[in-house]
Amino acid sequence: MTRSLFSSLLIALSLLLATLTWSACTQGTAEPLPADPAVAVDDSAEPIEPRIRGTIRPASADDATLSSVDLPPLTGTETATLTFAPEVPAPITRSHASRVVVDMEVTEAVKELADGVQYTFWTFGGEAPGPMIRVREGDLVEFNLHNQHGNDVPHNIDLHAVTGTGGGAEASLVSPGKSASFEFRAIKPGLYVYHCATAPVGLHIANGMYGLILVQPKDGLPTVDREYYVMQSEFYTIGKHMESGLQPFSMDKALAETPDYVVFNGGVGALMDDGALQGAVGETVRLYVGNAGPNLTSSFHVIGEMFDKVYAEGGTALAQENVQTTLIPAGGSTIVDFELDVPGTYKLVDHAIFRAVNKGAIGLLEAVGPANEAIYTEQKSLTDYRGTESTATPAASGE
Ligand SMILES: [Cu+2]
Repeated sequence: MTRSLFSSLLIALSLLLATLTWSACTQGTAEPLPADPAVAVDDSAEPIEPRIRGTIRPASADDATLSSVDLPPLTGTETATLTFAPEVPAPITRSHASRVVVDMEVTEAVKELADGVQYTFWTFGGEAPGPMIRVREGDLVEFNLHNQHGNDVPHNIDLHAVTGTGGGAEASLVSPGKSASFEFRAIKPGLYVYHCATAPVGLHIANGMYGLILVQPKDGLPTVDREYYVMQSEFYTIGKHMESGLQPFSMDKALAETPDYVVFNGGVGALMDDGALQGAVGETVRLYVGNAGPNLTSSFHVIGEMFDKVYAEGGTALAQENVQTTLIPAGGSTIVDFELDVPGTYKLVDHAIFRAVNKGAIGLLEAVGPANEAIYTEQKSLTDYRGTESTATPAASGE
């Protein structure tokens, strides 16, 4: 199948599903279709027992009261600073809520997935993962989503930081060449995933449409020396791992949840070599880690370190201390803090370890500074060893 035919089918499918979703959301229940006289009814068949369901107490608008959530007054308007992974927007120092404007453009473009392997990425802001957004608890966010003219399909955004239908997905649905705008209050602090939620949702996520938004608690987070943005995701390609050339998406592999690539920050090697994270002994490091999935749960681990603190699942309460490996669900996040105690090269991995070694879920954090042999020695010696030769007489058998 040519790419243009494949794209045309995707456009048709996306438009149809988006239209059906939109219709269902805006027009309520459709009139029942008339019975088809051509469908024969078998009166002799055993009657089918109706399913038994519990009752649901109906809700009426008369039951409603105003939400108890605190909405602080808004002072001033600012444009959000967006950063590409692994950079994190600087901490917000203001002590009041503001109106914050976010503009994000959706692109569809061929990019490198691995050395010699290309993939047609669908992106927020031109990159996968999309830019990290940082707002303050209580801020009013004006979100403007632009679907680049010349793109093939409609897109939208579901931010898990949004309280409201679809996380903003219906409000932001845009065809190519259109812009949509909506507003939300960042009422719950935490680290949240955002992603495209246009049908078929899994395809849009698998193609690269995800990122993180941090709703900084109004009292801030404990100060650290360095903050980094890391996001795990999977790619499903027709060709096997590292098969060269432009690789189309494989729906069969996505349904079977057998990715060819599990990566950090949008491609194999994104956090290696020049992309390795940096730190110095004595510094504290915070990783904001998201997992876009679309299918797998991450067993996130840094080889050679322990997480001093884990804000599990991206929540704001310190959930645990001194943790080796922490789970990140698909569509979820975590925040981990640790101090660098000795120099070395530390490896970020999904400890479902074949994903790290064979599928790409590995990155580096290089810590510089003086050695401290009171904590860790490098190899001190290497000698021959033959073990103890056995002198035992084998037991006689059978008598
Ligand atoms: Cu999309």
